[in-house]
Amino acid sequence: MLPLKRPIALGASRSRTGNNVPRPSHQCMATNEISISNSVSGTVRQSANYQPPIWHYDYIQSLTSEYVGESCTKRLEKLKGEVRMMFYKVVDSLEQLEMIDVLQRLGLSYHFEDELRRILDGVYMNTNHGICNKEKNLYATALEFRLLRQNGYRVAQEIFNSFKNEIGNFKESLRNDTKGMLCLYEASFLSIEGESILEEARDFATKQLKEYIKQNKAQNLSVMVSHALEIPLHWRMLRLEARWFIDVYRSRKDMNPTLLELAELDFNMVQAAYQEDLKQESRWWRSIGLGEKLTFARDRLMENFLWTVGFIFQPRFGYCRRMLTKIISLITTIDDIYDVYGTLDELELFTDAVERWNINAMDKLPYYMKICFLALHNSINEMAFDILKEQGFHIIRYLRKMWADLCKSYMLEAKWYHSGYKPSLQEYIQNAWISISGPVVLGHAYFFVTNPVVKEALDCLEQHPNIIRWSSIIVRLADDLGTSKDELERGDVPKSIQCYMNETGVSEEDAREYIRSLISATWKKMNEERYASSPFSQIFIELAMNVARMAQCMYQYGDGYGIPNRETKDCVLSLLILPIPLHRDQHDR
Ligand code: LA6
Ligand code: MN
Ligand code: MN
Ligand code: MN
Ligand code: MN
Repeated sequence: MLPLKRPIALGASRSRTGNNVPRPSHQCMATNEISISNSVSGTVRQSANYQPPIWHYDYIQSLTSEYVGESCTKRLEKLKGEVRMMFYKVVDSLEQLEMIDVLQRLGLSYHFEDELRRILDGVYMNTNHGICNKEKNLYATALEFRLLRQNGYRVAQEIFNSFKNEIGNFKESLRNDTKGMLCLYEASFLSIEGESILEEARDFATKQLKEYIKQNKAQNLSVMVSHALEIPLHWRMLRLEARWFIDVYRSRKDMNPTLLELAELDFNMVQAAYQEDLKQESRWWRSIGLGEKLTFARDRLMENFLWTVGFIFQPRFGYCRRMLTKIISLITTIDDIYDVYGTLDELELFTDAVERWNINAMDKLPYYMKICFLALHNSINEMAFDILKEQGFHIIRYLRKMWADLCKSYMLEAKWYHSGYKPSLQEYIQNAWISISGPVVLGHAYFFVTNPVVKEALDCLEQHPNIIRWSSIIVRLADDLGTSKDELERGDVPKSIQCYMNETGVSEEDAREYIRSLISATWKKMNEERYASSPFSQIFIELAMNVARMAQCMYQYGDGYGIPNRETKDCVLSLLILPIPLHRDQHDR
Protein backbone atom coordinates (compact mmCIF):
# COMPACT_ATOMS: atom_id res chain seq x y z
CA MET A 1 0.00 0.00 0.00
CA LEU A 2 1.00 3.62 -0.33
CA PRO A 3 3.37 4.67 2.44
CA LEU A 4 2.63 7.58 4.72
CA LYS A 5 4.53 10.56 3.39
CA ARG A 6 4.46 12.78 6.43
CA PRO A 7 3.15 12.57 9.95
CA ILE A 8 -0.41 13.59 10.51
CA ALA A 9 -0.56 17.00 12.12
CA LEU A 10 -3.53 17.58 14.34
CA GLY A 11 -2.98 21.22 15.09
CA ALA A 12 -5.16 24.21 15.68
CA SER A 13 -8.82 23.40 15.56
CA ARG A 14 -11.23 24.87 13.09
CA SER A 15 -14.89 25.27 13.60
CA ARG A 16 -16.82 22.29 12.38
CA THR A 17 -19.24 24.52 10.59
CA GLY A 18 -16.56 26.22 8.54
CA ASN A 19 -18.01 29.26 6.85
CA ASN A 20 -21.44 27.79 6.71
CA VAL A 21 -24.29 29.64 8.25
CA PRO A 22 -25.79 27.31 10.84
CA ARG A 23 -29.17 26.00 9.84
CA PRO A 24 -32.14 26.98 11.96
CA SER A 25 -32.14 24.32 14.61
CA HIS A 26 -35.57 22.83 13.89
CA GLN A 27 -34.51 21.77 10.40
CA CYS A 28 -31.99 19.19 11.42
CA MET A 29 -33.55 18.10 14.63
CA ALA A 30 -33.60 14.41 15.25
CA THR A 31 -35.87 14.31 18.27
CA ASN A 32 -37.05 16.55 21.05
CA GLU A 33 -34.33 15.23 23.25
CA ILE A 34 -31.70 16.49 20.86
CA SER A 35 -33.50 19.71 20.41
CA ILE A 36 -33.25 20.37 24.12
CA SER A 37 -29.64 19.34 24.46
CA ASN A 38 -28.77 21.44 21.44
CA SER A 39 -30.22 24.61 22.77
CA VAL A 40 -28.74 24.02 26.20
CA SER A 41 -25.23 23.20 25.07
CA GLY A 42 -25.36 25.55 22.11
CA THR A 43 -23.93 22.88 19.82
CA VAL A 44 -23.96 24.18 16.26
CA ARG A 45 -24.44 21.45 13.77
CA GLN A 46 -23.78 21.32 10.08
CA SER A 47 -26.39 20.52 7.48
CA ALA A 48 -25.93 19.02 4.06
CA ASN A 49 -29.38 20.10 2.99
CA TYR A 50 -30.09 16.75 1.44
CA GLN A 51 -33.45 16.50 -0.25
CA PRO A 52 -36.11 14.28 1.24
CA PRO A 53 -36.66 10.96 -0.53
CA ILE A 54 -38.60 11.07 -3.79
CA TRP A 55 -39.82 7.46 -3.54
CA HIS A 56 -42.23 7.04 -0.68
CA TYR A 57 -43.08 3.96 1.30
CA ASP A 58 -46.68 3.71 0.09
CA TYR A 59 -45.63 4.07 -3.51
CA ILE A 60 -43.03 1.34 -3.23
CA GLN A 61 -45.50 -0.98 -1.51
CA SER A 62 -48.01 -0.38 -4.30
CA LEU A 63 -45.71 -1.69 -7.05
CA THR A 64 -47.08 -4.68 -8.91
CA SER A 65 -46.09 -6.47 -12.06
CA GLU A 66 -47.99 -8.72 -14.42
CA TYR A 67 -44.79 -10.57 -15.27
CA VAL A 68 -45.10 -13.20 -12.59
CA GLY A 69 -46.63 -16.63 -12.47
CA GLU A 70 -46.74 -19.78 -14.47
CA SER A 71 -47.68 -18.46 -17.89
CA CYS A 72 -44.60 -16.23 -17.91
CA THR A 73 -42.31 -18.96 -16.65
CA LYS A 74 -43.58 -21.38 -19.27
CA ARG A 75 -43.12 -18.91 -22.10
CA LEU A 76 -39.65 -18.08 -20.83
CA GLU A 77 -38.62 -21.74 -20.73
CA LYS A 78 -39.93 -22.27 -24.23
CA LEU A 79 -37.96 -19.31 -25.58
CA LYS A 80 -34.84 -20.42 -23.75
CA GLY A 81 -35.17 -23.81 -25.39
CA GLU A 82 -35.40 -22.20 -28.82
CA VAL A 83 -32.30 -20.14 -28.18
CA ARG A 84 -30.44 -23.19 -26.96
CA MET A 85 -31.27 -24.87 -30.29
CA MET A 86 -29.84 -21.85 -32.10
CA PHE A 87 -26.47 -22.54 -30.52
CA TYR A 88 -26.33 -25.89 -32.25
CA LYS A 89 -27.28 -24.46 -35.62
CA VAL A 90 -24.62 -21.77 -35.63
CA VAL A 91 -21.27 -23.32 -36.53
CA ASP A 92 -19.22 -20.45 -37.94
CA SER A 93 -17.03 -19.19 -35.13
CA LEU A 94 -17.56 -15.51 -35.89
CA GLU A 95 -21.31 -16.01 -35.86
CA GLN A 96 -21.01 -17.86 -32.58
CA LEU A 97 -19.07 -14.98 -31.07
CA GLU A 98 -21.57 -12.46 -32.36
CA MET A 99 -24.35 -14.44 -30.77
CA ILE A 100 -22.54 -14.49 -27.44
CA ASP A 101 -21.96 -10.76 -27.68
CA VAL A 102 -25.63 -10.10 -28.34
CA LEU A 103 -26.73 -12.41 -25.51
CA GLN A 104 -24.40 -10.68 -23.07
CA ARG A 105 -25.52 -7.23 -24.10
CA LEU A 106 -29.18 -8.19 -23.90
CA GLY A 107 -28.55 -9.34 -20.32
CA LEU A 108 -29.37 -12.95 -21.15
CA SER A 109 -26.06 -14.76 -20.96
CA TYR A 110 -26.66 -15.88 -17.38
CA HIS A 111 -29.20 -18.37 -18.73
CA PHE A 112 -26.68 -19.99 -21.03
CA GLU A 113 -23.50 -20.28 -19.03
CA ASP A 114 -22.74 -23.86 -20.08
CA GLU A 115 -23.32 -23.17 -23.77
CA LEU A 116 -21.15 -20.06 -23.65
CA ARG A 117 -18.36 -21.90 -21.87
CA ARG A 118 -18.42 -24.68 -24.44
CA ILE A 119 -18.23 -22.29 -27.38
CA LEU A 120 -15.56 -20.10 -25.84
CA ASP A 121 -13.46 -23.13 -24.91
CA GLY A 122 -13.60 -24.14 -28.56
CA VAL A 123 -12.69 -20.68 -29.80
CA TYR A 124 -9.85 -20.50 -27.33
CA MET A 125 -8.44 -23.86 -28.46
CA ASN A 126 -8.40 -22.68 -32.06
CA THR A 127 -7.03 -19.24 -31.45
CA ASN A 128 -3.36 -18.92 -32.20
CA HIS A 129 -2.53 -17.00 -29.07
CA GLY A 130 -0.96 -13.87 -30.36
CA ILE A 131 0.66 -15.32 -33.43
CA CYS A 132 -0.02 -13.27 -36.54
CA ASN A 133 -3.40 -14.08 -37.91
CA LYS A 134 -3.57 -12.88 -41.47
CA GLU A 135 -6.90 -14.14 -42.62
CA LYS A 136 -8.95 -12.53 -39.84
CA ASN A 137 -10.18 -8.99 -40.06
CA LEU A 138 -9.89 -6.47 -37.29
CA TYR A 139 -13.52 -6.76 -36.27
CA ALA A 140 -13.39 -10.53 -35.81
CA THR A 141 -10.04 -10.45 -34.04
CA ALA A 142 -11.06 -7.73 -31.63
CA LEU A 143 -14.41 -9.34 -30.86
CA GLU A 144 -12.75 -12.67 -30.15
CA PHE A 145 -10.10 -11.01 -27.99
CA ARG A 146 -12.63 -9.09 -25.93
CA LEU A 147 -15.02 -11.97 -25.37
CA LEU A 148 -12.22 -14.32 -24.39
CA ARG A 149 -10.69 -11.88 -21.94
CA GLN A 150 -14.05 -10.88 -20.52
CA ASN A 151 -14.67 -14.49 -19.74
CA GLY A 152 -11.34 -15.08 -18.09
CA TYR A 153 -9.28 -16.63 -20.90
CA ARG A 154 -5.69 -15.51 -21.38
CA VAL A 155 -5.09 -14.01 -24.80
CA ALA A 156 -1.97 -12.00 -25.61
CA GLN A 157 -2.20 -8.43 -26.86
CA GLU A 158 0.21 -9.38 -29.68
CA ILE A 159 -2.80 -10.73 -31.53
CA PHE A 160 -3.13 -7.13 -32.82
CA ASN A 161 0.38 -6.91 -34.26
CA SER A 162 -0.84 -8.01 -37.67
CA PHE A 163 -2.75 -4.74 -37.93
CA LYS A 164 0.35 -2.63 -37.63
CA ASN A 165 2.63 -1.35 -40.38
CA GLU A 166 6.43 -1.72 -40.75
CA ILE A 167 7.15 1.12 -38.37
CA GLY A 168 4.85 -0.29 -35.72
CA ASN A 169 1.83 1.97 -36.02
CA PHE A 170 -1.72 0.83 -36.60
CA LYS A 171 -2.33 0.88 -40.36
CA GLU A 172 -3.98 4.02 -41.61
CA SER A 173 -6.12 1.94 -43.96
CA LEU A 174 -8.05 0.65 -40.93
CA ARG A 175 -9.53 4.10 -40.43
CA ASN A 176 -12.50 3.40 -42.65
CA ASP A 177 -13.41 0.16 -40.90
CA THR A 178 -15.63 1.75 -38.27
CA LYS A 179 -17.06 -1.53 -37.04
CA GLY A 180 -13.53 -2.84 -36.56
CA MET A 181 -12.47 0.38 -34.84
CA LEU A 182 -15.39 0.20 -32.46
CA CYS A 183 -14.55 -3.37 -31.60
CA LEU A 184 -10.88 -2.56 -31.15
CA TYR A 185 -11.81 0.33 -28.88
CA GLU A 186 -13.97 -1.87 -26.65
CA ALA A 187 -11.33 -4.60 -26.59
CA SER A 188 -8.65 -2.16 -25.46
CA PHE A 189 -10.42 -1.68 -22.11
CA LEU A 190 -9.62 -5.26 -21.16
CA SER A 191 -5.95 -4.34 -20.90
CA ILE A 192 -3.68 -4.82 -17.93
CA GLU A 193 -0.82 -2.59 -16.80
CA GLY A 194 2.01 -2.20 -19.28
CA GLU A 195 0.21 -3.50 -22.35
CA SER A 196 1.39 -0.84 -24.77
CA ILE A 197 -0.19 -2.32 -27.89
CA LEU A 198 -3.61 -2.05 -26.32
CA GLU A 199 -2.87 1.45 -25.14
CA GLU A 200 -1.97 2.50 -28.67
CA ALA A 201 -5.06 0.70 -29.89
CA ARG A 202 -7.23 2.70 -27.53
CA ASP A 203 -5.72 6.02 -28.58
CA PHE A 204 -5.89 5.17 -32.26
CA ALA A 205 -9.45 3.88 -32.16
CA THR A 206 -10.69 6.73 -29.97
CA LYS A 207 -9.30 9.28 -32.37
CA GLN A 208 -10.80 7.59 -35.43
CA LEU A 209 -14.18 7.11 -33.80
CA LYS A 210 -14.37 10.75 -32.73
CA GLU A 211 -13.60 11.70 -36.30
CA TYR A 212 -16.33 9.37 -37.54
CA ILE A 213 -18.91 10.91 -35.22
CA LYS A 214 -18.12 14.39 -36.48
CA GLN A 215 -18.91 13.34 -40.01
CA ASN A 216 -21.76 10.84 -39.59
CA LYS A 217 -24.35 12.02 -37.16
CA ALA A 218 -27.53 10.17 -37.98
CA GLN A 219 -26.32 6.71 -38.94
CA ASN A 220 -27.21 3.56 -37.09
CA LEU A 221 -23.63 2.79 -36.23
CA SER A 222 -23.05 6.30 -34.91
CA VAL A 223 -25.50 5.61 -32.07
CA MET A 224 -23.29 2.70 -31.02
CA VAL A 225 -20.13 4.76 -31.46
CA SER A 226 -21.30 7.72 -29.36
CA HIS A 227 -22.51 5.36 -26.68
CA ALA A 228 -19.14 3.63 -26.58
CA LEU A 229 -17.17 6.87 -26.51
CA GLU A 230 -19.26 8.08 -23.59
CA ILE A 231 -18.42 5.02 -21.48
CA PRO A 232 -16.83 1.83 -22.77
CA LEU A 233 -18.77 -1.39 -22.51
CA HIS A 234 -16.37 -2.87 -19.97
CA TRP A 235 -17.16 -0.07 -17.51
CA ARG A 236 -20.92 -0.07 -17.91
CA MET A 237 -23.56 -1.04 -15.41
CA LEU A 238 -24.95 -4.27 -16.83
CA ARG A 239 -28.68 -3.84 -16.31
CA LEU A 240 -28.75 -0.34 -17.68
CA GLU A 241 -26.76 -1.48 -20.68
CA ALA A 242 -29.21 -4.34 -21.22
CA ARG A 243 -32.16 -1.97 -21.08
CA TRP A 244 -30.49 0.35 -23.57
CA PHE A 245 -29.38 -2.42 -25.89
CA ILE A 246 -32.80 -4.08 -26.05
CA ASP A 247 -34.11 -0.90 -27.68
CA VAL A 248 -31.17 -0.71 -30.07
CA TYR A 249 -31.47 -4.37 -30.97
CA ARG A 250 -35.20 -4.08 -31.72
CA SER A 251 -34.53 -1.81 -34.67
CA ARG A 252 -31.64 -3.76 -36.13
CA LYS A 253 -32.00 -5.30 -39.56
CA ASP A 254 -30.58 -8.64 -38.40
CA MET A 255 -32.74 -8.72 -35.27
CA ASN A 256 -33.82 -12.20 -34.22
CA PRO A 257 -37.41 -12.07 -32.89
CA THR A 258 -36.90 -15.01 -30.54
CA LEU A 259 -33.91 -13.37 -28.90
CA LEU A 260 -35.73 -10.08 -28.65
CA GLU A 261 -38.80 -11.59 -27.08
CA LEU A 262 -36.73 -13.56 -24.62
CA ALA A 263 -34.77 -10.45 -23.67
CA GLU A 264 -37.89 -8.37 -23.12
CA LEU A 265 -39.76 -11.01 -21.19
CA ASP A 266 -36.76 -11.87 -19.06
CA PHE A 267 -36.12 -8.22 -18.29
CA ASN A 268 -39.69 -7.75 -17.12
CA MET A 269 -39.70 -10.92 -15.04
CA VAL A 270 -36.42 -10.01 -13.37
CA GLN A 271 -37.84 -6.56 -12.70
CA ALA A 272 -40.86 -8.14 -11.02
CA ALA A 273 -38.51 -10.07 -8.74
CA TYR A 274 -36.61 -6.86 -7.89
CA GLN A 275 -39.88 -5.21 -6.91
CA GLU A 276 -40.58 -7.90 -4.33
CA ASP A 277 -37.07 -7.54 -2.84
CA LEU A 278 -37.50 -3.80 -2.81
CA LYS A 279 -40.85 -3.92 -1.04
CA GLN A 280 -39.40 -6.14 1.64
CA GLU A 281 -36.44 -3.83 2.27
CA SER A 282 -38.64 -0.78 2.27
CA ARG A 283 -40.61 -2.35 5.14
CA TRP A 284 -37.36 -2.97 6.98
CA TRP A 285 -36.19 0.60 6.45
CA ARG A 286 -39.46 2.00 7.73
CA SER A 287 -39.51 -0.23 10.77
CA ILE A 288 -35.96 0.61 11.71
CA GLY A 289 -36.94 4.29 11.69
CA LEU A 290 -33.59 5.87 10.83
CA GLY A 291 -35.01 7.84 7.92
CA GLU A 292 -37.63 9.33 10.17
CA LYS A 293 -35.54 9.97 13.29
CA LEU A 294 -32.27 11.11 11.73
CA THR A 295 -33.58 13.76 9.40
CA PHE A 296 -30.15 15.22 8.71
CA ALA A 297 -29.09 12.02 6.92
CA ARG A 298 -29.85 10.87 3.40
CA ASP A 299 -32.98 8.76 3.18
CA ARG A 300 -32.37 6.80 -0.01
CA LEU A 301 -33.86 3.33 0.23
CA MET A 302 -34.72 3.14 -3.47
CA GLU A 303 -31.31 4.36 -4.58
CA ASN A 304 -29.62 1.97 -2.17
CA PHE A 305 -31.49 -0.88 -3.76
CA LEU A 306 -30.46 0.41 -7.19
CA TRP A 307 -26.80 0.21 -6.15
CA THR A 308 -27.26 -3.47 -5.36
CA VAL A 309 -28.89 -4.20 -8.72
CA GLY A 310 -25.75 -2.71 -10.24
CA PHE A 311 -23.60 -4.96 -8.06
CA ILE A 312 -25.31 -8.22 -8.91
CA PHE A 313 -28.32 -8.40 -11.17
CA GLN A 314 -29.05 -12.10 -11.54
CA PRO A 315 -32.40 -12.97 -9.97
CA ARG A 316 -30.99 -15.82 -7.89
CA PHE A 317 -29.01 -13.35 -5.74
CA GLY A 318 -32.01 -11.71 -4.12
CA TYR A 319 -30.74 -12.36 -0.59
CA CYS A 320 -27.45 -10.65 -1.44
CA ARG A 321 -29.24 -7.62 -2.85
CA ARG A 322 -31.53 -7.34 0.13
CA MET A 323 -28.74 -7.55 2.69
CA LEU A 324 -26.55 -5.11 0.77
CA THR A 325 -29.46 -2.67 0.61
CA LYS A 326 -29.49 -2.68 4.41
CA ILE A 327 -25.75 -2.28 4.57
CA ILE A 328 -25.66 0.70 2.23
CA SER A 329 -28.54 2.32 4.13
CA LEU A 330 -26.59 1.97 7.36
CA ILE A 331 -23.35 3.17 5.79
CA THR A 332 -25.00 6.28 4.41
CA THR A 333 -26.58 7.18 7.72
CA ILE A 334 -23.31 6.71 9.58
CA ASP A 335 -21.35 8.60 6.92
CA ASP A 336 -23.68 11.56 7.38
CA ILE A 337 -23.27 11.40 11.13
CA TYR A 338 -19.51 11.74 10.71
CA ASP A 339 -19.54 14.21 7.83
CA VAL A 340 -22.47 16.37 8.73
CA TYR A 341 -24.15 16.12 12.08
CA GLY A 342 -21.91 14.71 14.79
CA THR A 343 -19.56 16.72 16.97
CA LEU A 344 -16.01 15.48 17.28
CA ASP A 345 -16.59 14.30 20.86
CA GLU A 346 -19.69 12.36 19.88
CA LEU A 347 -17.85 10.78 16.97
CA GLU A 348 -15.12 9.53 19.32
CA LEU A 349 -17.79 7.83 21.41
CA PHE A 350 -19.47 6.28 18.40
CA THR A 351 -16.19 5.00 17.00
CA ASP A 352 -15.40 3.47 20.35
CA ALA A 353 -18.81 1.78 20.56
CA VAL A 354 -18.42 0.23 17.11
CA GLU A 355 -14.90 -0.96 17.87
CA ARG A 356 -16.06 -2.62 21.07
CA TRP A 357 -19.22 -3.95 19.39
CA ASN A 358 -20.84 -3.87 22.74
CA ILE A 359 -24.25 -2.55 23.71
CA ASN A 360 -22.83 -1.43 27.05
CA ALA A 361 -20.90 1.21 25.13
CA MET A 362 -24.22 2.79 24.15
CA ASP A 363 -24.96 4.47 27.46
CA LYS A 364 -22.76 7.46 26.77
CA LEU A 365 -24.10 8.05 23.26
CA PRO A 366 -26.63 10.79 22.46
CA TYR A 367 -30.06 9.49 21.49
CA TYR A 368 -29.62 9.82 17.74
CA MET A 369 -26.44 7.73 17.93
CA LYS A 370 -28.04 5.17 20.21
CA ILE A 371 -30.68 4.22 17.70
CA CYS A 372 -28.18 4.21 14.87
CA PHE A 373 -25.76 2.03 16.79
CA LEU A 374 -28.40 -0.44 17.87
CA ALA A 375 -29.82 -0.59 14.35
CA LEU A 376 -26.34 -1.41 13.08
CA HIS A 377 -25.61 -3.90 15.81
CA ASN A 378 -28.90 -5.73 15.39
CA SER A 379 -28.85 -5.79 11.59
CA ILE A 380 -25.30 -7.06 11.27
CA ASN A 381 -25.65 -9.61 14.02
CA GLU A 382 -28.78 -10.89 12.32
CA MET A 383 -26.90 -11.37 9.05
CA ALA A 384 -24.15 -13.18 10.91
CA PHE A 385 -26.82 -15.32 12.52
CA ASP A 386 -28.11 -16.31 9.05
CA ILE A 387 -24.62 -17.47 8.07
CA LEU A 388 -24.15 -19.31 11.34
CA LYS A 389 -27.46 -21.05 10.89
CA GLU A 390 -26.99 -21.91 7.21
CA GLN A 391 -23.30 -22.67 7.12
CA GLY A 392 -22.06 -23.15 10.68
CA PHE A 393 -19.55 -20.32 10.33
CA HIS A 394 -19.27 -17.72 13.10
CA ILE A 395 -18.38 -14.51 11.27
CA ILE A 396 -19.20 -11.63 13.62
CA ARG A 397 -15.48 -11.18 14.26
CA TYR A 398 -14.93 -10.43 10.57
CA LEU A 399 -17.93 -8.19 10.15
CA ARG A 400 -17.38 -5.99 13.20
CA LYS A 401 -13.76 -5.49 12.19
CA MET A 402 -14.91 -4.11 8.83
CA TRP A 403 -17.27 -1.63 10.52
CA ALA A 404 -14.61 -0.60 13.03
CA ASP A 405 -12.14 0.04 10.20
CA LEU A 406 -14.77 2.10 8.42
CA CYS A 407 -15.56 4.22 11.46
CA LYS A 408 -11.87 4.75 12.19
CA SER A 409 -11.35 5.99 8.65
CA TYR A 410 -14.34 8.33 9.05
CA MET A 411 -12.87 9.52 12.34
CA LEU A 412 -9.52 10.29 10.78
CA GLU A 413 -11.20 12.40 8.09
CA ALA A 414 -13.21 14.24 10.74
CA LYS A 415 -10.01 14.99 12.65
CA TRP A 416 -8.27 16.18 9.51
CA TYR A 417 -11.17 18.42 8.80
CA HIS A 418 -11.27 19.86 12.31
CA SER A 419 -7.59 20.60 12.35
CA GLY A 420 -7.51 22.00 8.82
CA TYR A 421 -4.95 19.40 7.87
CA LYS A 422 -4.38 18.88 4.14
CA PRO A 423 -3.18 15.39 3.32
CA SER A 424 -1.17 14.54 0.23
CA LEU A 425 -3.06 12.59 -2.41
CA GLN A 426 -1.31 9.38 -1.42
CA GLU A 427 -2.05 9.83 2.23
CA TYR A 428 -5.64 10.72 1.44
CA ILE A 429 -6.21 7.64 -0.73
CA GLN A 430 -4.61 5.36 1.82
CA ASN A 431 -7.50 6.21 4.12
CA ALA A 432 -10.19 7.11 1.59
CA TRP A 433 -10.41 3.74 -0.14
CA ILE A 434 -11.63 2.47 3.22
CA SER A 435 -13.84 5.47 4.04
CA ILE A 436 -15.77 5.00 0.79
CA SER A 437 -17.01 1.75 2.38
CA GLY A 438 -15.92 -0.58 -0.42
CA PRO A 439 -14.32 -3.03 2.04
CA VAL A 440 -17.51 -3.15 4.13
CA VAL A 441 -19.77 -3.64 1.12
CA LEU A 442 -17.58 -6.24 -0.56
CA GLY A 443 -16.53 -7.90 2.67
CA HIS A 444 -20.17 -8.57 3.54
CA ALA A 445 -21.06 -9.41 -0.05
CA TYR A 446 -18.53 -12.23 0.02
CA PHE A 447 -20.67 -14.07 2.57
CA PHE A 448 -23.86 -13.45 0.63
CA VAL A 449 -22.65 -14.97 -2.63
CA THR A 450 -20.51 -17.78 -1.29
CA ASN A 451 -21.67 -21.13 -0.05
CA PRO A 452 -19.66 -22.76 1.33
CA VAL A 453 -17.47 -20.02 2.77
CA VAL A 454 -13.80 -21.02 2.54
CA LYS A 455 -11.19 -20.41 5.22
CA GLU A 456 -8.55 -19.14 2.75
CA ALA A 457 -10.95 -16.47 1.58
CA LEU A 458 -11.59 -15.37 5.17
CA ASP A 459 -7.86 -14.98 5.79
CA CYS A 460 -7.53 -13.14 2.52
CA LEU A 461 -10.43 -10.81 3.37
CA GLU A 462 -8.68 -9.74 6.55
CA GLN A 463 -5.62 -8.70 4.58
CA HIS A 464 -7.47 -6.41 2.19
CA PRO A 465 -7.21 -8.33 -1.09
CA ASN A 466 -6.35 -6.39 -4.23
CA ILE A 467 -9.66 -6.97 -5.91
CA ILE A 468 -11.42 -5.12 -3.08
CA ARG A 469 -8.76 -2.43 -2.96
CA TRP A 470 -8.89 -1.58 -6.67
CA SER A 471 -12.65 -1.62 -6.78
CA SER A 472 -12.86 0.66 -3.73
CA ILE A 473 -10.30 3.11 -5.15
CA ILE A 474 -12.39 3.47 -8.29
CA VAL A 475 -15.54 4.06 -6.25
CA ARG A 476 -13.71 6.64 -4.14
CA LEU A 477 -12.33 8.53 -7.13
CA ALA A 478 -15.66 8.45 -8.98
CA ASP A 479 -17.43 9.64 -5.82
CA ASP A 480 -14.97 12.49 -5.40
CA LEU A 481 -15.50 13.58 -9.00
CA GLY A 482 -19.24 13.67 -8.37
CA THR A 483 -19.57 14.91 -4.79
CA SER A 484 -16.51 16.88 -3.68
CA LYS A 485 -17.70 20.24 -4.93
CA ASP A 486 -20.72 20.24 -2.61
CA GLU A 487 -18.76 18.59 0.19
CA LEU A 488 -16.10 21.28 0.18
CA GLU A 489 -18.68 24.04 0.07
CA ARG A 490 -20.44 22.53 3.03
CA GLY A 491 -17.17 21.98 4.84
CA ASP A 492 -15.20 18.77 4.51
CA VAL A 493 -11.70 17.40 4.29
CA PRO A 494 -10.05 18.00 0.88
CA LYS A 495 -10.95 15.11 -1.44
CA SER A 496 -8.70 13.55 -4.08
CA ILE A 497 -9.13 16.40 -6.55
CA GLN A 498 -8.28 19.09 -3.98
CA CYS A 499 -5.40 17.04 -2.54
CA TYR A 500 -3.89 16.83 -5.98
CA MET A 501 -4.44 20.55 -6.60
CA ASN A 502 -2.82 21.42 -3.26
CA GLU A 503 0.10 19.19 -4.04
CA THR A 504 0.79 20.26 -7.61
CA GLY A 505 -0.84 23.65 -8.02
CA VAL A 506 -2.73 22.57 -11.15
CA SER A 507 -6.19 23.82 -12.06
CA GLU A 508 -9.32 21.99 -10.97
CA GLU A 509 -9.98 20.80 -14.52
CA ASP A 510 -6.48 19.36 -14.80
CA ALA A 511 -6.83 17.69 -11.43
CA ARG A 512 -10.10 16.12 -12.53
CA GLU A 513 -8.44 14.86 -15.67
CA TYR A 514 -5.68 13.35 -13.56
CA ILE A 515 -8.20 11.61 -11.30
CA ARG A 516 -9.92 10.19 -14.39
CA SER A 517 -6.58 8.84 -15.55
CA LEU A 518 -6.13 7.19 -12.15
CA ILE A 519 -9.50 5.49 -12.57
CA SER A 520 -8.35 4.16 -15.90
CA ALA A 521 -5.06 2.92 -14.46
CA THR A 522 -6.87 1.24 -11.58
CA TRP A 523 -9.15 -0.60 -14.00
CA LYS A 524 -6.05 -2.18 -15.53
CA LYS A 525 -5.00 -3.46 -12.13
CA MET A 526 -8.46 -4.80 -11.55
CA ASN A 527 -8.46 -6.56 -14.93
CA GLU A 528 -5.34 -8.35 -13.84
CA GLU A 529 -7.06 -9.77 -10.77
CA ARG A 530 -9.13 -12.07 -13.00
CA TYR A 531 -5.95 -13.99 -13.63
CA ALA A 532 -4.37 -13.81 -10.19
CA SER A 533 -4.66 -16.90 -8.07
CA SER A 534 -7.20 -16.15 -5.37
CA PRO A 535 -9.69 -17.98 -3.21
CA PHE A 536 -12.52 -15.88 -4.61
CA SER A 537 -15.10 -17.14 -7.05
CA GLN A 538 -15.68 -15.59 -10.48
CA ILE A 539 -19.02 -14.29 -9.29
CA PHE A 540 -17.36 -12.43 -6.44
CA ILE A 541 -14.70 -10.94 -8.73
CA GLU A 542 -17.44 -9.92 -11.12
CA LEU A 543 -19.33 -8.34 -8.22
CA ALA A 544 -16.28 -6.33 -7.19
CA MET A 545 -15.96 -5.02 -10.74
CA ASN A 546 -19.65 -4.20 -10.79
CA VAL A 547 -19.28 -2.09 -7.67
CA ALA A 548 -16.82 0.09 -9.57
CA ARG A 549 -19.10 0.15 -12.61
CA MET A 550 -22.08 1.17 -10.53
CA ALA A 551 -20.15 4.02 -8.92
CA GLN A 552 -19.11 5.32 -12.30
CA CYS A 553 -22.74 5.15 -13.34
CA MET A 554 -24.04 6.87 -10.21
CA TYR A 555 -21.56 9.74 -10.37
CA GLN A 556 -21.34 10.18 -14.12
CA TYR A 557 -23.36 13.40 -14.09
CA GLY A 558 -22.56 14.63 -10.60
CA ASP A 559 -23.95 13.41 -7.28
CA GLY A 560 -26.54 10.97 -8.60
CA TYR A 561 -26.89 9.52 -5.13
CA GLY A 562 -27.37 12.63 -3.01
CA ILE A 563 -29.51 14.23 -5.74
CA PRO A 564 -32.11 11.59 -6.59
CA ASN A 565 -34.44 13.43 -8.95
CA ARG A 566 -32.31 13.69 -12.08
CA GLU A 567 -30.56 10.89 -14.03
CA THR A 568 -30.91 8.48 -11.12
CA LYS A 569 -34.66 8.85 -11.23
CA ASP A 570 -34.72 7.82 -14.90
CA CYS A 571 -32.52 4.90 -14.03
CA VAL A 572 -34.87 3.78 -11.24
CA LEU A 573 -37.87 4.13 -13.53
CA SER A 574 -36.41 2.14 -16.39
CA LEU A 575 -34.82 -0.62 -14.32
CA LEU A 576 -37.14 -1.03 -11.36
CA ILE A 577 -40.53 0.45 -12.15
CA LEU A 578 -41.51 0.42 -15.82
CA PRO A 579 -41.70 -2.86 -17.70
CA ILE A 580 -40.74 -2.97 -21.37
CA PRO A 581 -44.01 -2.71 -23.31
CA LEU A 582 -44.58 -6.05 -25.05
CA HIS A 583 -46.79 -6.48 -28.06
CA ARG A 584 -49.87 -8.59 -27.58
CA ASP A 585 -49.30 -10.70 -30.67
CA GLN A 586 -45.95 -11.70 -29.28
CA HIS A 587 -47.50 -12.72 -26.02
CA ASP A 588 -50.10 -14.94 -27.65
CA ARG A 589 -47.81 -16.58 -30.16
C1 LA6 B 1 -21.17 8.23 -0.70
O1 LA6 B 1 -21.51 9.44 -0.12
C2 LA6 B 1 -21.96 7.26 -0.01
F1 LA6 B 1 -22.65 7.68 0.94
C3 LA6 B 1 -22.03 6.00 -0.12
C4 LA6 B 1 -21.77 5.30 1.14
C5 LA6 B 1 -22.46 5.33 -1.32
C6 LA6 B 1 -22.43 3.90 -1.22
C7 LA6 B 1 -21.09 3.40 -1.49
C8 LA6 B 1 -20.92 2.18 -1.92
C9 LA6 B 1 -22.07 1.35 -2.19
P1 LA6 B 1 -20.46 10.55 0.20
P2 LA6 B 1 -17.89 10.33 1.37
C10 LA6 B 1 -19.59 1.60 -2.11
O2 LA6 B 1 -20.05 11.20 -1.06
O3 LA6 B 1 -18.26 11.08 2.59
O4 LA6 B 1 -20.99 11.40 1.29
O5 LA6 B 1 -17.05 9.15 1.71
O6 LA6 B 1 -19.24 9.69 0.79
O7 LA6 B 1 -17.31 11.17 0.31
MN1 MN C 1 -17.57 10.51 4.59
MN1 MN D 1 -20.16 11.95 3.13
MN1 MN E 1 -16.01 14.07 5.59
MN1 MN F 1 -18.19 12.04 -1.39
